[in-house]
Amino acid sequence: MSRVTLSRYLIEQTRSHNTPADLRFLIEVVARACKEISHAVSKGALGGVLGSMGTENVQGEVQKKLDVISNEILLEANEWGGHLAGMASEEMDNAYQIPGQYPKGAYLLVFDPLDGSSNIDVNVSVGTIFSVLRCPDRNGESGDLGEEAFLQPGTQQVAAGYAIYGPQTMLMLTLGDGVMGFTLDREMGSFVLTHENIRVPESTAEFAINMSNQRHWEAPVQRYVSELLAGKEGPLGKNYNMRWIASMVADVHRILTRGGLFMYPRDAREPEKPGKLRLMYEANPMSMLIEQAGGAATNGTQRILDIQPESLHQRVAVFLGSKEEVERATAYHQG
Ligand code: AHM
Ligand code: MG
Repeated sequence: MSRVTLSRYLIEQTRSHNTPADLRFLIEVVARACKEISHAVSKGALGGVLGSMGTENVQGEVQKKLDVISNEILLEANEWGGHLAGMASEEMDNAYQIPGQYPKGAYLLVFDPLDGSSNIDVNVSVGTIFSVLRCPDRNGESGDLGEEAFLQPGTQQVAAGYAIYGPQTMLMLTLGDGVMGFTLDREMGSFVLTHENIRVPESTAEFAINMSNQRHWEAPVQRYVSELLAGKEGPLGKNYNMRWIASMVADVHRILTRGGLFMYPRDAREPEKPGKLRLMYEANPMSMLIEQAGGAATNGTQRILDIQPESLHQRVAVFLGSKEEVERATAYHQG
């Protein structure tokens, strides 16, 4: 059987679905950057890449060396190719401007360069999450690209995906027509299509939430999780299993593989912030992947992809995965 590489898949998409050539190029470049990040991550202590930088990002979180390295790899790979009008990242306060000497393109790339960074030093899976938007028409304006250009609801994403750096490095991708999974063949250096048209089972008996925050949750989440924990004897009449990896990529990857429900609700620790996770480069791309695989994603009250973002680093509560449980958790928020 001939192997379908990411490049071949993208060329076939260009032919059959009119995927623009510059979008194909963009995805290829992101994938190449992810290979480089995978390589840096895998070196661990031997590469001197573990530990912190001693700096904080815009969210006040301590930056790990690999957060910064991964961010730089993505910026450098993508800035010169002429396919982007700008970039934004978890690790940068403001929109990144394409340097003046390079041509500009039609797309915007938004990413979390290394998600789950609390897991880097303990050798647990981490990943890169990315989202691609079209740059709105700037009416001939040539100055710096402002944050407003990026503030588009997730329904406007033209592509989304993540790379997971685990026992295998994989790239999960959607161009809005299903979800494809590619595994990195390290000898060949290419991503090979190994998981076609991934589907999330509608029902599940597995959930993921950081239980240590229980006392801070709002009433609907308290009720829902207590029913999950009550198992067969409780109102839901079935036993549930729990997993929490603390890398969203790894938790979402498990859900795309065998179903499940992922929750990071808003809580009373920082009442002014609606949750921990970020809308533009965590929740939106993951929600597009999950919906494209037949699952659902809400913030408890509305579909995540319909939310109109108000700022680049906006937070959002997340309930995503198998449809039946996302719908149940969402219904509990309705009263
Ligand atoms: P990060 O982008 O700084 O790595 O934070 C996001 C991560 C997610 O990957 C994960 O789901 C969550 O934070 C874990 O949070 P907690 O440490 O509260 O369990
Ligand atoms: Mg993250």
